[in-house]
Amino acid sequence: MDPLSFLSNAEPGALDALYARYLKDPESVDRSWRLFFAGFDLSRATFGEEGASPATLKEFKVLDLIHGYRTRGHLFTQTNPVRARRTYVPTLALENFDLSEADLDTVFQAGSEVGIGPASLRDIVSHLEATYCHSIGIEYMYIREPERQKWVREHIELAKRPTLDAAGKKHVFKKISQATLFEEFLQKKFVGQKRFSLEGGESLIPALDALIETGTTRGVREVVIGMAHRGRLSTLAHILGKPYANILCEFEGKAYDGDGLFDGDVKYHLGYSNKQVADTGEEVTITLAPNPSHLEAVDPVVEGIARARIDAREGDESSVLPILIHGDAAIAGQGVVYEIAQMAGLDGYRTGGTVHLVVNNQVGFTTNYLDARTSTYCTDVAKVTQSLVFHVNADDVEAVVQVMNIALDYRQTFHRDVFIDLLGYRKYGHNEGDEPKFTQPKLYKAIAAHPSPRETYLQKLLAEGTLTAAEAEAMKDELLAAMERGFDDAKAMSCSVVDDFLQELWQGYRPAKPGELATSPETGVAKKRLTELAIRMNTLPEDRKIFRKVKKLMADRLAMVENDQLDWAMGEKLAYATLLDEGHPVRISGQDVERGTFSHRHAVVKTEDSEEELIMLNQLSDTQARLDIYNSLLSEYAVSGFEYGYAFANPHGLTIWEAQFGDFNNGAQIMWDQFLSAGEDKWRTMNGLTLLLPHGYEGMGSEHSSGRLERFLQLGSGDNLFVVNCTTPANMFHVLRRQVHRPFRKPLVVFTPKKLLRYPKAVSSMADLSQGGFREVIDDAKAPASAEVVVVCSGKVYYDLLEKFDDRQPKNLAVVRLEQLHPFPAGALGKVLNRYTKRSKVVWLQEEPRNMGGWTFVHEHMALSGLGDIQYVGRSASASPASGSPAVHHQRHEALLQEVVAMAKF
Ligand SMILES: Cc1ncc(C[n+]2csc(CCOP(=O)(O)OP(=O)(O)O)c2C)c(N)n1
Ligand SMILES: [Mg+2]
Repeated sequence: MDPLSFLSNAEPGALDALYARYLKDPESVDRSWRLFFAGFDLSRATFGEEGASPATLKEFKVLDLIHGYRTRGHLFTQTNPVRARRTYVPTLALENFDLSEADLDTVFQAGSEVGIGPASLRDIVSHLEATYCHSIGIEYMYIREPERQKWVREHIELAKRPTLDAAGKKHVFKKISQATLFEEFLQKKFVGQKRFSLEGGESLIPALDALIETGTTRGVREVVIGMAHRGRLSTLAHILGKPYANILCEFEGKAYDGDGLFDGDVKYHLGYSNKQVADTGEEVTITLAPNPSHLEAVDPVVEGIARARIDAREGDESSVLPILIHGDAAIAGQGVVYEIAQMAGLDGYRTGGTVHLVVNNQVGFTTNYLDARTSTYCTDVAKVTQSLVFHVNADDVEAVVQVMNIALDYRQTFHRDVFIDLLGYRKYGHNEGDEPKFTQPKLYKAIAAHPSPRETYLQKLLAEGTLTAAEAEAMKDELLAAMERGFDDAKAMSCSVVDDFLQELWQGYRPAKPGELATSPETGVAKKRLTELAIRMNTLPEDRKIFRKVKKLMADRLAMVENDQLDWAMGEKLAYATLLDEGHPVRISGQDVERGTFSHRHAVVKTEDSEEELIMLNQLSDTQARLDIYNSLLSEYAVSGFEYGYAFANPHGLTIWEAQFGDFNNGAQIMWDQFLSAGEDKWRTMNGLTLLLPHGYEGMGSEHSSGRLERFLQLGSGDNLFVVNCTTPANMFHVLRRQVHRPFRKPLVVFTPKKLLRYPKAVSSMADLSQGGFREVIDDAKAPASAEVVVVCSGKVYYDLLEKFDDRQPKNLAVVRLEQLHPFPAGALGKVLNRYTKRSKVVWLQEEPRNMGGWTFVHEHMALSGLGDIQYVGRSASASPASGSPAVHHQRHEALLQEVVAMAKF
């Protein structure tokens, strides 16, 4: 009897009593017992008082055994090439199913269940062992959709697995040979240099090759890959077709081509895109995303790139294939993997199923897998989304290829994620200078004596006569000769080439020229068109039932057009409307962005009765581009990474990630540090991602006040990104438009207000939007040139200060707004300051604590640009960004404003 069955624990006397109670009144027993007894009655009615015949009962036991293999077979596979697996109980031994050796020759109908027809128990077990317990382990029984579960069963049980013909086997042997020989070649030529050898996991190369080759027969035209260090160079060479010479030149460590300012990155981080012709003759564009050392950080970026390409192909998920290659330690330990798993089925983020490949070498640096996770498998995150999982012995190259073909077929059929755990080992230490015997002495003794997967496969092919030793030798010579030629070419090259990534999509764009960021382009839009768009985006259809408050909001906005007083939402939404009207698609995602956290945006309006979604920004004209706006899952790291990826593959459009409150952006810190700020400098890539970070001190406590301006300013260097803090709807309008009205792309970080969303004075006119462009610095139009004190500030503290002036204009003081902080607009600010010829004091006013906000940055840049000294007015330095007490907030805020008021003469 199944030892886990609840019946095995039941006391027979108690059962009888329960049954008697059930017979009297079925409702008197628990529902589960009622169902059980109903089944019992049915069986007695069907099979008589004696129950089913022993033969029939045995059939059930065999079915139970089959079920056991399906659900638990993966625990007893031979998938580990170098060590024994952990033991799991109960096993699949016959006695655990109330069967025995004596039953082995009995023929059971249950054989039909696994596609072999009535068969002896011996044959059924042998079929089940071959299916579930050899080189391939399969986890799929938790999939709740019967259709998907049936598909998997049919593809693995019913002898329908794809097999290789002789030519196919030779091709696989060539790919594994390339992988093996390349590592040996590098080891010989560049002794001790870091390359993160793939040895022990060389099957990755035939695996990727099979995935892509088969993919092209199933409609795949673009492949987007994200991967870490392990095996990356081999993937670049043997999957993406990056010339050996270019890779080997990077080993030589030569300087990069260009102006010498470019920092570049280590060779196993660079991205690459290339068009390859598959054996089928189909062209396929393969892109490997550049990535930082931070493991798994590239995952959402790859998904974003893939989604942008799917959108560009009008939603055709079959034509674009995202592949993520993970390490076993990283996939188990990094939370961003969970975040992308949760994204996989969401409308705003789905990419038609990602193929996840784990190069599982059973170790992470020095850490044994037993210390690296609690879950049984490193891939267990897959179960969150009921994804199909394969575990495959990386030594069995044919099994690996077989699994890849099934995985691809599954992905193209269901557009769901699939995980392949490629179980191998790591021949050397973490890198080539590392000693693995310090930490895994026993394992590394076994590994030292273990033949390579190529050698194992070669012996198999020789034994079955698919290949002769001479053929194998000739192939080896040919492959090595190509590597030697690359080596010679690399020596002759004068510098390392950083090849453009996604170059086809970036045609027509160029990097910014020195000094080009000092001014902003004209981004105004003719008043007539602005008015038309403003009316359209705020006119709701008459025939829909819409919530009264929303109707009023839209009516108020129409009135703003009449009165020529546009509020924040109008400035922001008109930026989108005008860009869409000009053919630039706009994509916005983040938490609650459709309505807007502060209820200002209402980009998506729901009808009251049917909750139909109305996006008036998509009702502007027949020729407009599309606005895609999605409330995101509650993630910062993965969602911002996704949008960064989207912006990579969509330079023509405006891509925005908005934080709920700016304070939460640091959940995505790796994205800012490793991608947003440094991408261009490391990888020569451009990216126009725009961040909207609600920011401002309004007494809401330590996590609802600061978007951490200081952190983004610290990341600023040269022209790497824009950091702005706008105070007018017009400037918000222009800065968003500026993002796409330039021949280059730079990330833009916008600190957005809360209070100003409904602040009567934070309004702009149609003329402000139809003329000029973004203003880096806004002078105090009313201040006399004779002002002696010039207060420079940024953001909503400007209006807080004006409130303290009670509508009086100080005679001696000007308040200048620094709308752009980085790149520091030294020229524009200098010009404004120079208007105040009698100035004796320049003050920096901020609401953030002294160790935060713009202070240290502005202080330093005033000095660096020769603009003179500047004094500080603001909160004292503080560990926490803001007080949790509204009273303390108010007191501190008042104090800093009064410090300035005291300087003013009216
Ligand atoms: C987020 C992050 N933390 C730490 C590291 C340092 N690190 C580099 S490789 C490595 C081990 C990775 O193990 P695994 O994912 O199994 O890949 P393998 O090197 O075994 O192929 C660690 C911890 C890193 N690169 N990224
Ligand atoms: Mg590992």
